[in-house]
Amino acid sequence: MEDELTETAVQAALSSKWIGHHYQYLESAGSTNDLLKKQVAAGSPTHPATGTVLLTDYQAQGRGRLDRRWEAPARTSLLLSVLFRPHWPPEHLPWLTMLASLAVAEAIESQTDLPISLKWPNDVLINRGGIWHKVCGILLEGHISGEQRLEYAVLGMGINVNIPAELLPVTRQPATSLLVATGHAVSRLVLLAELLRRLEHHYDLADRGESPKPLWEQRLITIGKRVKIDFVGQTVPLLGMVEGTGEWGQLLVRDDNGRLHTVTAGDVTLLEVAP
Ligand code: BT5
Repeated sequence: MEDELTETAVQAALSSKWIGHHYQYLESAGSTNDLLKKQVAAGSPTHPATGTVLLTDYQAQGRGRLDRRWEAPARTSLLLSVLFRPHWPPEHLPWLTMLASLAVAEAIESQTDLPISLKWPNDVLINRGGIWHKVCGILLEGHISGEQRLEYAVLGMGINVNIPAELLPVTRQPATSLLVATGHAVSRLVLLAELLRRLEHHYDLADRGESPKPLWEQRLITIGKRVKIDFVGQTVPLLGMVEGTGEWGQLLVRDDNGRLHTVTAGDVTLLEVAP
C-alpha cells in the first residue's frame, strides 16, 4: 500500500484547490501545532501561506487541550496542522472545529464502512460493541489581536489510522484506530487527500457564511443526553440535559433547577439515565 506522506507523494495525490498546496513533511517533530504557530510568528501576513499543511510521522510532544498528551506510535497516524486566516469575527472561530470534525468524519466514511459520530466539542468517535471509542482529536488554536481581530487559526488533527491494538494509548475515553475497527490497514495517503479536499469544501462554504452547524449537529451524540460537564479549575461539575447547540457550537445544557447554561468549553461525560 502506498503510504508515504512525503511532499512528492502528497502533491501527486492531492485534489484540493488550495489547502495543502504548501505542504511540509517532517519525519518527526515536537508538536505540529507549536511548530506551525512558530512559523507564523516568525513569518509575514502572507507567509506561511494560508492553507499550509504541516504533517509529521511522529510527535514527541503531541498535545491535546490543556496541554494533555496526544500519543501515537511513529508512522501509524495522520498528525497534521493546517493554517487558516479567516476574516471572521473571533466568536465564529468554533466553526473551524465543527467543519474539521465533519471533514474527518466524511473522509473516514469514504475509506471504510464505519459510521462516524462526534462528541462535543472535539472528539471523533466510533461505536464498538456499544462503547464509544475515540479515533481522532482536534485541537484548534486561534490568535486574536489586540483589536479583537482573528489573525490566524491553527487547526491540529490527530487521526488513529493504522495503530495496532497493542499500541493504542490507554485512555479514560477508550481509543481505537481504523485498523482495529475495520480489521484492515487504511491508506494514510488516500485518507489525507480526502480529508484535505473535504476540509476545503466545508471551509469554503463557511467562508461564504453557510453554517456547518446542521450537518455537525446531526452527528453529535451529546444532544438529548444527560451529561456531566467538568470545567478547568472548578471542582463542581454541571449536571443536566443537553437541549441543543448554539450557532457557534456552544452546548446548551438545562440543569436540574431548570436553568439553561450556554457552555463554550469543558469535558463532557455522558451519564446513564436510570431506567
Ligand atoms: C484532543 O484533545 O483530542 C486534541 C488532540 C489533537 C492532536 C493533534 S495531532 C496534530 C496536532 N499537533 C498537536 O500537538 N496536537 C494536534 P483532548 O480532547 O484534550 O484529548 C486529549 C486526551 O485524549 C488525552 O488526555 C488522552 O486521554 C486521549 N488521547 C491521547 N492520545 C490519544 C489517541 N491517539 N487516541 C485517542 N485518545 C488519545
